[in-house]
Amino acid sequence: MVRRQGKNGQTVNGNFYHRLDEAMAAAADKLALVHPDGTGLRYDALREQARALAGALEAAGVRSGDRVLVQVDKSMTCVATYLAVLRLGAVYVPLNTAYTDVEVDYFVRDAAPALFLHEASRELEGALLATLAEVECRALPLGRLPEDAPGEAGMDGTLVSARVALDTPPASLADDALAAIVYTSGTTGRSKGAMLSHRNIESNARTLNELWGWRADDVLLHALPIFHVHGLFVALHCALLGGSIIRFLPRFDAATVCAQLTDSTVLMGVPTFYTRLLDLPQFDRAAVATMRLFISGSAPLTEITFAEFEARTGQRILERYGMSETLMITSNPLEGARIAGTVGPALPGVETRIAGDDGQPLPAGEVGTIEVRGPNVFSGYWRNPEKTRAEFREGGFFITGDLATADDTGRIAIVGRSKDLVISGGYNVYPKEVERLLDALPGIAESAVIGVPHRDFGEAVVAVVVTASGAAPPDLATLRAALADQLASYKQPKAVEVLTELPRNAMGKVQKNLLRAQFEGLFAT
Ligand code: MLC
Ligand code: AMP
Repeated sequence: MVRRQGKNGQTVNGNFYHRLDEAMAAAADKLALVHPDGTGLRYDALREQARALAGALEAAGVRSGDRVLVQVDKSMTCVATYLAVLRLGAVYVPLNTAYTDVEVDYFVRDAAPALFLHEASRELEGALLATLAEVECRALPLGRLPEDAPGEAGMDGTLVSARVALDTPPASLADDALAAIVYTSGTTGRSKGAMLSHRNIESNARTLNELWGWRADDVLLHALPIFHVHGLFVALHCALLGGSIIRFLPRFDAATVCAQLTDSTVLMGVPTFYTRLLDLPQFDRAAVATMRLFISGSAPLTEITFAEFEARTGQRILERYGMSETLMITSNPLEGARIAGTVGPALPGVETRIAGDDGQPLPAGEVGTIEVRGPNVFSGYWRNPEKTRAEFREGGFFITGDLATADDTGRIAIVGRSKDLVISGGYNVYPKEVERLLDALPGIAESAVIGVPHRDFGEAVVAVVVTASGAAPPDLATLRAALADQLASYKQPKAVEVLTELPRNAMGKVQKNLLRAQFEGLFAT
């Protein structure tokens, strides 16, 4: 256990909530989370709600170290609940709202949470209900705070309706205590939970807050989902530590975001945000007049989008790079050159190296795998020591699976991935997970799932299938309908191609590079 010592030798609470609480207290009478109509929650109210929701969590049986699994729509109430979980010393486990019951069932079994928070409109049924009972996990609808959705406040039987102000201070924790488990899919087709500590999230939040010059008068336009590290940690933590106003949109809609840029100063998004904004004729210099920073990450930003954006707005997008397991790793600078096609050097306090398959660092300019070490790097995969061992080098470097070069100043340019992964609109899709389900469908002998270039999503998921003898070739709608109960819709193929056989190398491995080359023009417009 790492206990941090303060200046006078006293033990400092490693609970990141403590730091957020100080920042929120300093901004007490400012608006924190704001709806497009200007109403919302002030910082003092957000603090109070975090305290009251922590009381409700405790009353629901949640204790320090317990996992709280959360699959709810984006809302201010969800932000307050996240803070409440940290305050109590419990472990936040966010899930994509697109996951089906079958996918959620897996997370319930794996995380063994004490509580599952869901939308009140959702009827829990069948196998999921049985699994929750089996792992002794209580399920509760979240409900909504009055400042969030007045129409929905006051509903009985929700976490919100059970609020009770705790008179205890934030849980005292060592800084290596678990704060969150973020599930990321894996090349085996099974999701792994990345264990992130309070130290991981605090070090990254502080570094980014400083590096990106966060100011108290910043207004963050928040249109990302809050079940992934980009929207939950990177965006929210920078703004909360800065005591900034957060304009909180339920989802990304290009026209709404464009209108809301007026009087905002910072936007964080995936590249799809920027290509969709560029599709709007009203997106111009006047629309971004108050904006000081556009940040992009989670997927490669093309040099074309970077250049078009600069030509249209006069501003250069700041691209950074990270992962759920490591939070943010590199960033282009706030001051100085932001270079298209590069993700900048390692963040202060973070070490990166480009290594060969044997883990030996390569000379500048050579392509290798990005490896990373630092206070931002997770401690391992939840209940999966084997996978953890496989992805760390002995000296503590984590192997990202991203292929890149570094120049002699340490600036990194990502050139590909050694992991079999498709990134579509900032969401990761692991082909193995889709192939496993496709191969089990009647009429399909085998399949290979690939990512092909797509203007809107960057990459689109494509299924290449070989039909069983005598079976009719499947059409896309039938295939998607067959997968619908088991697979989130963003993971489902956007096209299906039928071949008589899959190309294989001498070892029998499917040559996906050939398939990608064959179908690269599928979505060319
Ligand atoms: C939605 N759909 C997608 C999709 N998003 N399909 C492929 N890829 C995506 N990313 C599908 C839905 O399944 C649905 O299909 C249809 O599109 C309409 O859904 P929608 O919800 O209305 O879509 P839209 O609002 O347009 O969403 C697109 C988007 C969204 C790009 C705004 O995907 C998004 O917010 N992405 C951000 C992801 C993110 O935060 N990543 C960070 C990961 S953290 P159907 O068939 O049902 O109609 C990370 C680390 C790091 O990577 O470095 O940050
Ligand atoms: P996730 O597992 O959802 O956290 O996704 C992490 C992956 O997103 C990384 O391993 C990269 O492959 C990719 N990624 C994140 N940021 C960038 C970026 N700026 N450029 C290219 N790829 C990125």
